[in-house]
Order: sequence, then C-alpha cells, then structure tokens
Amino acid sequence: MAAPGPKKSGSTKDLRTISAEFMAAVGGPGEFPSGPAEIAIVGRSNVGKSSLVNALANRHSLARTSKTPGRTQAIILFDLALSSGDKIRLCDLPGFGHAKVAKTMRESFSPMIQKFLEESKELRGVILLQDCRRDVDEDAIGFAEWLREIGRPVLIVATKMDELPKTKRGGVIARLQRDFDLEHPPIATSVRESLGISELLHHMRRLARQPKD
Ligand SMILES: Nc1nc2c(ncn2[C@@H]2O[C@H](COP(=O)(O)OP(=O)(O)OP(=O)(O)O)[C@@H](O)[C@H]2O)c(=O)[nH]1
Ligand SMILES: [Mg+2]
Repeated sequence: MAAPGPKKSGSTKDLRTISAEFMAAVGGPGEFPSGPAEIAIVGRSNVGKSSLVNALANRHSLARTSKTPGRTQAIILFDLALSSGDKIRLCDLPGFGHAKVAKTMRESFSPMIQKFLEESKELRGVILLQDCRRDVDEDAIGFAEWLREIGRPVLIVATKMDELPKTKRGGVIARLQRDFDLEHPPIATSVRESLGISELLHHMRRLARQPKD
C-alpha cells in the first residue's frame, strides 16, 4: 500500500508552511520563472510586511535576507509548500508610501508593479496590510477599490494586533471592516502572538485554488 500523502484538507488551525524558498527578485511579469499560483503582498513601509512574510514562510529571516539593495522596485518571489500539499508563490511587492510626489498609493507604484497587478496570469489575490493602530487613509481604500475593479480579490490584514489590549481588538477590526467596506472582517494578525497566521494561510490557499480566468 502506498504511503499516505500530505493531508489535503487541514483545518484552519493546523495549516502551516512546511518549506519556503526564495526564488528570485524580478523586474516584471515577463521575468517570472514558471511556478504555482501567486498571491501578492503589499503594505506601507514599517507595516510589518517582512515580519509577516517570515511568519507565513515559517522562517526567521527569509524576507530580510533576500532583500536586494538597489533593487527596491523588484518583486521578490518566495515559493511556499503548505502542510495541505498546496504550493503558493508569495510575491512581495516593493513598499509604497516612500515617494513623496505620489498623490495616491497607486501612483507611488512603478508602472511595472501596476502592470504585474493588472496582467499577471497566475495572480489570484492581493494581501493588503494595515497597521491596526493607524487610521486607514484614503489611498489604501482607493487602492483596494482599484484592485477589486480590476478583478483581483483583496485580503485586508491588520498587523501588530498584540499592540492593542484584547478588549479593544474587536472594535478596531469592526472599524477596519467599515472603512474598507468589507463583507467579512479583516484578518487580525500578530507575529509576536502568532495570531492569525494559519487563518491567513487558509485564505491564501482558498484563493490559490481559484481557477484562472
Ligand atoms: N508589536 C509588533 N511589532 C511588529 C509586528 N510585526 C512587525 N513588528 C515590528 O514593526 C517593525 C517593522 O517591521 P518589518 O517587518 O520590518 O516591517 P516592513 O513593513 O517590512 O518594513 P520596511 O520593509 O522597512 O518597510 C519592526 O520593528 C518589527 O519588529 C507585530 O506583529 N507586533
Ligand atoms: Mg520589509
């Protein structure tokens, strides 16, 4: 009898990353090596993106070590293998919010990033990070709306939840849900408390399994 393969339907609680590999830093969709379904991750500088990438990858310093100086506009690709057997390519987009001239979040992205978000054939969704202690700005709301308009599912993820007392967390999540006009509450995460990581992986897996359009 063949040995049992990886479990195909792990519960939200159990889902984890069993291996993660830095694949490449690329300049645009044309340079992507072929690979599994893509999920992009994006957020303002200091929102906790690298920390969350590491938590999703189940590694201490994957995101930081692959930071390529001078390639700040690169898309960093990490291929994850989940305990469910699914494979997901996490596409770490350059942080936005640095460009002082950009009037909107979208304008602060290079044309290359816009092109990737609009045209990538393998992209199944975008994770947009929001620091739970900060007010949501119009740019973030506009960016999420634009993603929906171009047919990209968006997962809003609140970071650094451990910074809030437990009694305040529900209210903050409800506010973010209202601000982003979401059907479901955003995903509450903290790398310090390992909060929401499995839940986020579960949502990523769900999106990655969506058929290509
Ligand atoms: N309390 C708390 N701090 C966090 C959490 N995640 C990240 N941080 C802190 O937030 C700061 C920024 O974290 P990074 O993961 O480097 O954020 P980033 O968005 O990648 O930042 P840049 O790449 O520099 O734009 C660091 O001091 C982290 O320790 C969290 O879940 N809880
Ligand atoms: Mg970072």
